[in-house]
Amino acid sequence: MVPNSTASKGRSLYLSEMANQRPTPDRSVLEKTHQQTKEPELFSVILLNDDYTTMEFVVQVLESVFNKGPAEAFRIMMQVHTQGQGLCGVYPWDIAETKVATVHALANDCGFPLRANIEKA
Ligand code: TYC
Repeated sequence: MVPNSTASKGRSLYLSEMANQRPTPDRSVLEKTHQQTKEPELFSVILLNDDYTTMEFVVQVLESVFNKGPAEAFRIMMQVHTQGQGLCGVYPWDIAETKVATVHALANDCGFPLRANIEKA
């Protein structure tokens, strides 16, 4: 190979980069000295009012999807009906997303336009 050819320059660059990446003996293995725990981020599921979904259907959704008792489900439904929106629950992202998808699927199946949103809690 001709010294200083493009290929040999490329290889020496590669080797010097490899050398840079080699761990230094005194800092190569750092063990964690304490456990870190992080609380999951939480998201609110908000139910929205509309003029067509029946009150009975909304109460059923609140009971079946959000595990509310009958009195609490009725209270939330009336809150949404009179204020335009209401809080159904606070969950980690994946659960909030699944609840909203379930509400939309149930409403769709029954021909209601009921919608729910997710907001950062
Ligand atoms: N406003 C609806 C009605 O009068 C009832 C309703 C309540 C709809 C809550 C949606 O999220 C809702 N039939």
